[in-house]
Amino acid sequence: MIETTLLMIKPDAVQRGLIGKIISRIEEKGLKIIGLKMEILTDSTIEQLYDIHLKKSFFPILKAFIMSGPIVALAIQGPNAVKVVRKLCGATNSPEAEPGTIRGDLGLHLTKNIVHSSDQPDRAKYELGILFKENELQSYTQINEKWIM
Ligand code: FUP
Repeated sequence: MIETTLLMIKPDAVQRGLIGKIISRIEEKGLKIIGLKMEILTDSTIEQLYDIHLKKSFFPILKAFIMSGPIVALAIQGPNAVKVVRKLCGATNSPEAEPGTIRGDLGLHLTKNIVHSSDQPDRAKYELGILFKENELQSYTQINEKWIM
């Protein structure tokens, strides 16, 4: 099933110069990038994105971190993209993430954990809707698709 999911490269990874490395992993896997932007998220965007965590004790720390600098948002498409991108990211808590995953290879922290990705197809739709307008997502065929899908 072809799905579209959100990957957000968090401010720690942007500051550490890891944007290219992370995007390369997505491209090398064979997934297609159909949307891409850099921005500093506002209060209200972060509250929408992390609505399920609003009441959690760690939310203020998480929000301050996400607002601390620009993020890069990617809309990523491919077979089972939601699950595949989650697997590429690795476990939420970076020290527990397996080597070979983005967090397992690049991170050591729970909050500063490099990336966010949607955990379910309906969440992906919701989160993409927060960060991208319809006309910011591109529909195109990649020349290498027939060798990948
Ligand atoms: P994930 O599904 O991987 O995005 O992880 P969660 O929904 O469990 O958590 C959302 C974000 O909150 C994670 F990126 C890490 C952060 N977090 C903390 O900073 N402190 C905590 O105690 C738990 C999560």
